[in-house]
Amino acid sequence: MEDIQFNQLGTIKELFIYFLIAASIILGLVAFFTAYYSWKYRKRKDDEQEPEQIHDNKKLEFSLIAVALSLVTLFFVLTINGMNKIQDIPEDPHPDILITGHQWWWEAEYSEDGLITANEIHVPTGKELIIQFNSDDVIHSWWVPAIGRKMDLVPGVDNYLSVKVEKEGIYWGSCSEFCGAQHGWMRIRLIAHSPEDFERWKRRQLEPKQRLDEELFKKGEQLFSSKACTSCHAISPTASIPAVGPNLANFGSRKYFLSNIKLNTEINLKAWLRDPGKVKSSAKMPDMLLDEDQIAALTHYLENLK
Ligand code: HEC
Ligand SMILES: [Cu+2]
Repeated sequence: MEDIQFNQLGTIKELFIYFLIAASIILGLVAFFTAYYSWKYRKRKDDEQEPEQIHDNKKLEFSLIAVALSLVTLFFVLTINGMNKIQDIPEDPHPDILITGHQWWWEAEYSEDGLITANEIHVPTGKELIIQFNSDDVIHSWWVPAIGRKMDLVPGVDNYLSVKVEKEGIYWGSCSEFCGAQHGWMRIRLIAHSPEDFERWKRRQLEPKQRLDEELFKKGEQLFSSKACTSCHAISPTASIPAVGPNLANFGSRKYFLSNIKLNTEINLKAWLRDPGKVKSSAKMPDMLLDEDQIAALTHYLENLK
């Protein structure tokens, strides 16, 4: 694979500069001739002679059409060329990560070991990654401006994007295709680690979670099944179903939740469990009608899954 496809931003920027130059020249010419002819054909005093009136000039008209056509052709070719460069995905792509859009959160599955996580998306640096996109409901669009171009998530269609993140750090992005009430808050948090740290993170996520030998933890665990949370949330890090809501296997290890709009703190989680609609209006999680003791137990349980 050539490296060029990973330089999507460079390709897009180059194309933008060409368009900008051409558009500036045309704007300059139009502005100049508008001003010049307004002056030349300005209103005269009665005794002054009018400049010569021109009615048609086939040569000039045809050359203008030729210039316009060649510009359109040139930019058509440049655009197609740029599109090819940034969309050079192999015939039979083996995606490293599968990202699924949901109203209103992101799901990520790592194909190598089946690890599934939500909202906070971890990647290794220096590696050419192929990401596959799909949607569970409506069209969403992935965009993390600092690391590459946009890609739509369309139900029933697999789209691919190749990215290579050079620098470790945290990159923010958001959904860029209107997808309903909470579209504006469908934030992406991409965390790029060194390859070693990434492997460490993955191993940690896949480890069976330690069960605390505590009343409250056990009560939370038991409520998680008896309150039917399991009908929407998987609690094993490799379970893809049910994916109505985010996989909660490693919930306590995430810094943010609810597509990265809320810090993952005890207070915020309790508020969410008390009344989801109040924290994120229209959210697809119903009010589970929990009492304060149940909320405390579930919170303790989920925050200790890390
Ligand atoms: C009908 C399906 C459904 C049920 C039942 C349900 N949830 Fe949810 N839950 C969701 C959806 C959908 C979201 C994602 C909301 C969003 O971000 O827009 C969610 C989000 C969450 C989150 C935040 C996860 C994250 O990373 O953002 C937690 C924690 C959570 N639910 C806990 C629970 C608990 C505990 C129960 C049981 C008492 C429960 N849920 C029952 C659908 C459900
Ligand atoms: Cu969206």
